[in-house]
Amino acid sequence: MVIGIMGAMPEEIDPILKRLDDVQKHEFADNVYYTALYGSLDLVIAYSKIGKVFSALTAATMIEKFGVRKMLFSGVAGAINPELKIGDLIAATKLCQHDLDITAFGHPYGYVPEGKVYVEANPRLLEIAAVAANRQDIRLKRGIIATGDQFVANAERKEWIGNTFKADALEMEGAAVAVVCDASDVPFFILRAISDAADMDAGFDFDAFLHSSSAKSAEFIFAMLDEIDQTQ
Ligand code: 3QA
Repeated sequence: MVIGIMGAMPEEIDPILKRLDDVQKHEFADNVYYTALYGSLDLVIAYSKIGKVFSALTAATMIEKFGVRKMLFSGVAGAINPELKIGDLIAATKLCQHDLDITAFGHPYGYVPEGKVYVEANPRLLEIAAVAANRQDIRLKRGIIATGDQFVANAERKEWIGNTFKADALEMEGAAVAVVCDASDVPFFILRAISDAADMDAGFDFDAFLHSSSAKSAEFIFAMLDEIDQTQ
């Protein structure tokens, strides 16, 4: 079973690569992909670069070129739901694109013909995550994640995204990965640790917590890999 592990930024995948031995490096389509073994699992790991286009390219490459059959995303996010504090983990139940807008034609925000506003995450991977969280006594929340090509550092924009999509957190890649995986029937799991609250302090908080929150997300990915390895 080949499992893909994606981040958007180097900081998001470095803590994963650090824990693996005999990592091989491959270059394809202007990006670097790392392969390694973890227990009985074949891993392909990459950071895509920031945003929906780069992350869609990386997800599609992992599936088509590297034979990925399960996709895990590890990274950080801005909180919308005030119950989410810096360092908290959230697993996406479903994802949407908050910057997709053809409302001029009477369609809802986040919708284009033949697409859907929300792409649902895989219930089995969410269940595996819940079991892994329980076993290791880690608090893992679930919620809706909104994705767009914007670093949100504005309370008004954040509230709008929260109200329009009932979103709990926001970031810049998850829904793109979800769309690609959904189209190819590859189960996916989008995990984020909160780095900021997408408000006027977001830039400052992001810089301060990128490393620690990325590490928390990466650590949980290993708890999940252990669970997947055992249940296979
Ligand atoms: C931000 C990263 C992008 O991959 C999305 C982090 C955390 N807080 C967010 C927020 N709004 C949107 N997304 C997020 N990730 C890229 S900009 C910083 C780049 O620094 C999630 C995320 N509030 C590079 C140094 O110049």
